[in-house]
Amino acid sequence: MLTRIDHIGIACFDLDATVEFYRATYGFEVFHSEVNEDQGVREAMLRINGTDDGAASYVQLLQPTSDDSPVAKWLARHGEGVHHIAFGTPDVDGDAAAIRDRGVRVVYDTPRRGSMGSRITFLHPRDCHGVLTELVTTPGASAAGAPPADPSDH
Ligand code: CMX
Ligand code: CO
Repeated sequence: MLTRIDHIGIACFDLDATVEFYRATYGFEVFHSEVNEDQGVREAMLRINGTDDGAASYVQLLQPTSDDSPVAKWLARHGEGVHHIAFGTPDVDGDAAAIRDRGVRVVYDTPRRGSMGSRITFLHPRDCHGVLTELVTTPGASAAGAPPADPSDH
């Protein structure tokens, strides 16, 4: 039940400079920022568009907060660039269990806390053709989809 792209995660050395690039080049503003010590990141979410289930799609800019974090390790090896893709789902627990049953390694036993109170887990990149893949359940997003903004349009 993966219903949308929730975000593209981009690793950077300098979050403020990267935020400024996205603002000056594309006009994207910071929708939300936080430090997630569990993930070892300082992050900024740039909201790109709304989606059918009432949630949204973002660019997630990530700067590591410690040298042994996944993003720091990845930056040391590859430099800046796309770090992961995240799919939105109304049921991260159910989808992670189903995907695990298909033989893909799920990194966490139970989902953890992600941006803006979401619940997240990751699929191992070696089992996903080289792509670190995140699953996200956003509080409030529905499986059925959000009602249209203006019902008279339909
Ligand atoms: N994309 C593609 N491949 C990746 C990768 C990435 N982002 N990160 C690691 N890999 C690959 C490495 O290239 C390596 O492959 P090879 O052995 O074939 O060379 C393999 O995975 C192991 O790499 P590693 O550097 O030794 O990393 P670890 O095994 O210690 O950890 C992983 C890998 C996926 C378990 C770890 O990165 C992880 O737990 N990631 C999930 C958490 C995370 O990334 N948090 C930051 C984002 C937070 C957020 O989105 O909110
Ligand atoms: Co992410």
